[in-house]
Amino acid sequence: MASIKEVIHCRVCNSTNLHVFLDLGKMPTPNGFLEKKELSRKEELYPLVVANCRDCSLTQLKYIVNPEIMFRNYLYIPSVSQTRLNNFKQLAEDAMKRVKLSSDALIVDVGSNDGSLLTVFKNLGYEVIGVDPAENLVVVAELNGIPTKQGYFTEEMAERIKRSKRTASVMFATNVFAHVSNIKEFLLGIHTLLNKEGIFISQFPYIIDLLKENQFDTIYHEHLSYFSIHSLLRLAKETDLDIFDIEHSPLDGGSVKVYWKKKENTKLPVKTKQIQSFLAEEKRLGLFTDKPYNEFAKRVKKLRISTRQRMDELRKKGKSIVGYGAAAKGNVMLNYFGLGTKVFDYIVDSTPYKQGKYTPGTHIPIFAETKILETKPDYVLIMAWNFKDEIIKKNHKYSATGGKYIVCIPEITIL
Ligand code: DWN
Ligand code: ZN
Repeated sequence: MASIKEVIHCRVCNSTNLHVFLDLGKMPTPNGFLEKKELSRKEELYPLVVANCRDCSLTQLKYIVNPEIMFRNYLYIPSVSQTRLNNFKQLAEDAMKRVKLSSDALIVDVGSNDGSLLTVFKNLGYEVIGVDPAENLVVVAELNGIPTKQGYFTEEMAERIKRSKRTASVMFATNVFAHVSNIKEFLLGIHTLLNKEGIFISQFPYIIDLLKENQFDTIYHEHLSYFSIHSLLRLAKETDLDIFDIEHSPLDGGSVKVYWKKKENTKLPVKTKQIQSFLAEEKRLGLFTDKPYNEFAKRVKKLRISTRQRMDELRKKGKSIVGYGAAAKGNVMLNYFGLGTKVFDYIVDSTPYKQGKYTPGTHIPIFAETKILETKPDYVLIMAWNFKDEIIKKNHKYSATGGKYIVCIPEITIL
C-alpha cells in the first residue's frame, strides 16, 4: 500500500455520498514521536480530513495512512494510566458475569498492546492470547507473560489461532475498531474464532460524545472510523453476528461498550429496548443530516482561536506553561492549534518510551512527571483531558504550591 490512500466509498455501506465537514490540516501521525537526532529531518505530513456518510451515518477519515507506518513500532501503552487499568478490570468482571467460563476457557484480546487486559484473566488462571501488530509491544507483552501473535487480526489469523488452540469464550477489542480499515473482514475473523456461547466486547469512543463535547482531538490518522450505533448495526447485519447489548460509559470522554454474539446463540437475549434508545437518540440529534457535523466543525474552529488567544495572553504576562500527557490526542491539539515550543516549555508523560523524545510536528521535549514539581510552572495544560481527575489527584503537591491547570476540551478553561 502507498503511504496514503483517499477514501471514496464508505467503509460500512459503500456509498460515495461522503460529506467532508472538517479539515484539520496536514500533520505527522500522532504517535510519531522523534528522537533528538531526528529533529532536523523533514517529517512526513498527512492530511487529516473527516467526513460523514450521509447514507449510514459513519463518520470516517477521508485519507488513510498505511497502518505499517503507524503501528509496527508503537509507543502508546495503557498500563501507565490507572483509569484504563480499572476499566480493564471492570470489563473482565463484566464478561465473567455474562459468560460462565469453564476452567479451559480461552480469552482473546485483539489489539492487546502490552497485555494489560489479558493479565486480569491470566491471573485468574485462564488461557489467554493477544493479537497486536506492534513488534516492540509483542516483546513487552510476552515478557509480561502474555502469549501474543504479531500481526493484524484477519479471518486467516483467526483460523490459525483456532487450529493451534481452540475457539474463544470471550474476545475483546478495546479502542481497536476505529483503527481497522476492513472492518467486515475483522468481524468475520471474530465469527471464526468465537465459540457458540462466547461473547465479543468492543469498546470505543462514541460519536455523539465526540460531537457534543468538541473532542476534535480524538480525530487522527489512527482512527479511521467514528461509529454511530446505526452504522454498526448495519455492519452487523452483513455478518453472522448479533449486537445483543450496548452500554454507555464515561471512559475517554464518553465511550460505548458493544456486546456481540453469534446469531446461532439464542440463549443470550437481545436487549432491543436498550439498543433502540441509542438509535432514537442518534435520530433526534440528526446524525443522518449534515447539521451536527457542520456545527461541530464551527465550534472547533472557534476553539482554535480562543485557545491560541488565551495561551498568547498568558505568555505575554510572562507565565510558564507546560503540557501533561503526550497523548496522541494532545499531538493533534498542538498541531491543529499551532502551539509549540514558544508556548510550552516541556511536556510530561508517564510512558517510559515517550520520555526523552519530542512531540511530532511541534518538537516539544518530553520528560517524566516528576519534572513538574522540580520546575513548578504557573500553568499545566492537561492534554490527556480524559484522565484529568487521575492527573490532578496524583499531583496534589503541585496544586498545593499554587499551580493551576488548563483544559481545552470542551472549552478552554482554567480550572
Ligand atoms: O485509541 C487509542 C487510545 C486508546 O490510546 C490510540 N489510537 C492511541 C492512544 O490515544 P492517546 O495517546 O490519546 O491515549 P490516552 O490513553 O488518552 O493517553 C494518555 C497519555 O497521558 C499517555 O501517554 C499516558 C499519559 N499519562 C500521564 O502521563 N500521566 C496518563 C495518566 C493517567 C497520567 O497520570
Ligand atoms: Zn455509509
